[in-house]
Amino acid sequence: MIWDPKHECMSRAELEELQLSRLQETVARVYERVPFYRQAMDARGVRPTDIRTLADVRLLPMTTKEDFRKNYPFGLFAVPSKELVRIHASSGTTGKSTVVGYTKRDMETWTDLVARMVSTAGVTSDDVVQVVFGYGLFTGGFGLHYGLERVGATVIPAAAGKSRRQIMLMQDFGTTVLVGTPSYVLHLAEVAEAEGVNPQELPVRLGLFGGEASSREMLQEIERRWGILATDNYGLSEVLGPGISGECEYRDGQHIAEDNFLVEIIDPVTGEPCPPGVKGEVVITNLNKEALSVLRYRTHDISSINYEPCRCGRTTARLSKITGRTDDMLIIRGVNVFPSQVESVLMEIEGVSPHYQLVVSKRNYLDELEVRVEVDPNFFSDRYRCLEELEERIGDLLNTTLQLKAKVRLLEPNSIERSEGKAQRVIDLRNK
Ligand code: DLL
Repeated sequence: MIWDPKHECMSRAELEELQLSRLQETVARVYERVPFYRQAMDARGVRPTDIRTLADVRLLPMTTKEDFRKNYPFGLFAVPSKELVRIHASSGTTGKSTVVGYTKRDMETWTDLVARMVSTAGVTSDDVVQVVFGYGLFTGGFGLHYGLERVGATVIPAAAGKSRRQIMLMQDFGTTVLVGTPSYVLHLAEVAEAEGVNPQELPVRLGLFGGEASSREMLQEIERRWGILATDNYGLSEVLGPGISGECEYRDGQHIAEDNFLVEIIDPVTGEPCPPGVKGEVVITNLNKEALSVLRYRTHDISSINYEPCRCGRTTARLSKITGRTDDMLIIRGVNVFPSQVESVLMEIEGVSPHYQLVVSKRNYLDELEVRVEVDPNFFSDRYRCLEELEERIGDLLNTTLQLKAKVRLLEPNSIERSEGKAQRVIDLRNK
């Protein structure tokens, strides 16, 4: 079902007109209310009235995570804190976390955008939806929750964790949709199997995944294990949380809520715009928010944009699957590699499980990569020759497909710690 046909099926001319007027309002608003933006625009000699076309967005300053840190906690907000009805924050591995806030109107908008996104994925008022994202400062749990309620689905706010109980809830409440990170939902399949429950026999029919990068192959593995359809959904707290883009039933890119976000794809080094279809860094400007509107937020996420209307009837532009971030690219002896590329290779090999970690270290000033991957329990045996052969096969395939020389280490099933939220795939020991 198309939740908001007016905004999801607009002609490009109409949409761009709306985007421009919202961009002009947003820029005027932050210039007036947020000292950080006023200073950054003054430093570039740009006034709000200089924004006459959508392309003029390029005159505006960019915003980074560092700017959030420097203005911790509320320095980028455009309203007094009294007007906030919700605060979220990202955990932030280094330094202070990133704090974001919402007014009453922002909560309305967010709820509606998530309702739009879950409808795009195929959720209806007949569904029973188990949300296994963390509820708390992370935007995943609460973000999905209210939008799901708005479409009239029955929401089970199970939150992440207590995995055996999750399986019981699915059985007893008749869960039809799972919403969570791909790594955790994959883990739940293992937990079900260990309990003697075949995930394919549960009533779950659809999965909405997001919050972390995953390869297409990983989502396919989840589909196979659960016997469900998997859709990918993207968002980030600095801009909103979940609700920025999501896949429809054709799963040919994620529909962007373009009436709310102006998305640019830029070359991360030169800052020049990338043409449609060419991958670059996603940069997003808010068009319809009160408490916190970011101008040209550098997400570090890598994707490309497609402006062709989709077979589903929506005319909104689509983002290609986000398989990595500019800052999670590893450079191993000159070879650039994203964890998701290694994931794709591993998923093609029979005998290994989708649980893996990349350990980067330095020896004699040279970077070394060890790919640790668990052996599939059905394959695991003490026939060492067989395991050695498997290690060799994986090493060869990484070498031929990614030109990556890595040491492969097979691990026993269940030896890599399972995450309930975002999986940690890379352990970088180089500067320790
Ligand atoms: O992860 C918001 C979210 C929650 C989106 C639930 C979808 C579902 P943050 O914690 O701020 O917000 O993390 C944002 O996670 O910049 C990406 O690097 C990554 N990410 C989120 N969704 C996807 C996705 C939420 N579908 C950061 N594919 C982003 C790839 C994703 N990466």
